[in-house]
Amino acid sequence: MTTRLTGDETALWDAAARVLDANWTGTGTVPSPGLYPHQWSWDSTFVAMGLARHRRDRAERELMSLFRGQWRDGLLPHMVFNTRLPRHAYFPGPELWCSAEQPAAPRKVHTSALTQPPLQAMAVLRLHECATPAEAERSRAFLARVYPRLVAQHDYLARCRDVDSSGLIAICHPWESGQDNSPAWDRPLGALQLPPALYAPHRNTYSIPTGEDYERYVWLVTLLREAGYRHDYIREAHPFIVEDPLVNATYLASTHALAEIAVILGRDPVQHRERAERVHRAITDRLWDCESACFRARDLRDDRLLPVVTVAAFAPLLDPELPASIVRNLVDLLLSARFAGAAGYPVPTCDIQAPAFDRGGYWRGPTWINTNWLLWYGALAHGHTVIADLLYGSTLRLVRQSGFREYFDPFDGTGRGSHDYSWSAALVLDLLGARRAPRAA
Ligand code: 2M8
Repeated sequence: MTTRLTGDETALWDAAARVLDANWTGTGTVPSPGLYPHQWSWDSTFVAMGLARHRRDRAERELMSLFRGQWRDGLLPHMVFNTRLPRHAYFPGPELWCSAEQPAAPRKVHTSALTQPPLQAMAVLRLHECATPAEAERSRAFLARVYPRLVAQHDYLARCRDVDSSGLIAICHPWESGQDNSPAWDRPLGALQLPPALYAPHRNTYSIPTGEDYERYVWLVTLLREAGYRHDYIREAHPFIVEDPLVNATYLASTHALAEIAVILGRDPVQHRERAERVHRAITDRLWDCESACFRARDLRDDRLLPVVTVAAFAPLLDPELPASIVRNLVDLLLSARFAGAAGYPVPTCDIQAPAFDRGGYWRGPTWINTNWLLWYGALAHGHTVIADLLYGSTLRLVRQSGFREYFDPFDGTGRGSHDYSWSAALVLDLLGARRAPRAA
């Protein structure tokens, strides 16, 4: 059964669709044409979720364009470069990564050598769930085409990023978390011993990190590149290696999705189910802090939980088997004055009461549409409709008030960062579409 959108919602739908149309390059969608002119992995994947309800053909092309960048070892890079753009269009461009010199990297495209939260299997399954009966055959063919690539991606993560053999995957750079400048990374980044003279060009926007933060990011990439992006180097020597709750919660949700895709295709889902079971156990064993009753990231270099509580703490709601007592703790924390309770436009990216909280700082306080969407999705799965409705309503309020901005002030909803940002538009399509056709919510 479907319900109609209201006039206001139809206008919002059309505006969101226009943003995605404008940011479509012919093969994929850029996050924002000015600031981010290449293809990013989790951006494109959120875009595919929204396109699933608008232009399924483009959603498929979006994902295939992303997988063009997949390395032979299974790594799905966080960036696929458009080499037709001038060199100065975005820093760091292909010259920092030198992917062409890596035997495992694809020959025809330039990519980064990091990854991002692995949401792709979730998006592929959602695309299938949104198919109409007339699209069923085509949808199944797409599943069959993309399934081996998803399996390779997940095998890479399990083989190369399960650094402590716990079942969890580790990130080797803040960019891999997608939450670049999160205060959660302050401690491991602060512990880096930087060489005295480093070059990081000034980035001509006030809204993203510059200066020393950026030098640390670039230096971490340089270390990885000089080690040939070797897995044993990442495991044993690289100075930034962290298990993040958001990255692992998306990995778990996608592993469940992969098992479902396997069943639809008549393949054996057992390896995916077993992996999901390990990740489920490890998230609580390794990232749940009983004392503070919340999830925090673990630094594998000193095996300690990182101190700052961020929006990533709620991402394990994506685990369908998260124990009810933990779900209750998370809901209490979410509604407390540390997060939604004191923010007019939840959910802030950082605990409002933490010294590092910064209402305008990139990933250090503002509300982002993609993290709201992930929590909305998780809350729905646990039957927490009050939380899901809160997130649904406040997210739509943000874009109605300020447009499809990159991120928003959590207190007054002021838009910040780039305009016409793709995932803000795409996920609004998904939210509106889920109300209209609840079977794929
Ligand atoms: C931001 O990350 C890039 C580096 O990958 C940057 O700071 O230039 C983050 O918000 C990240 O999550 C996002 O995928 C990317 C593109 O929107 O921008």
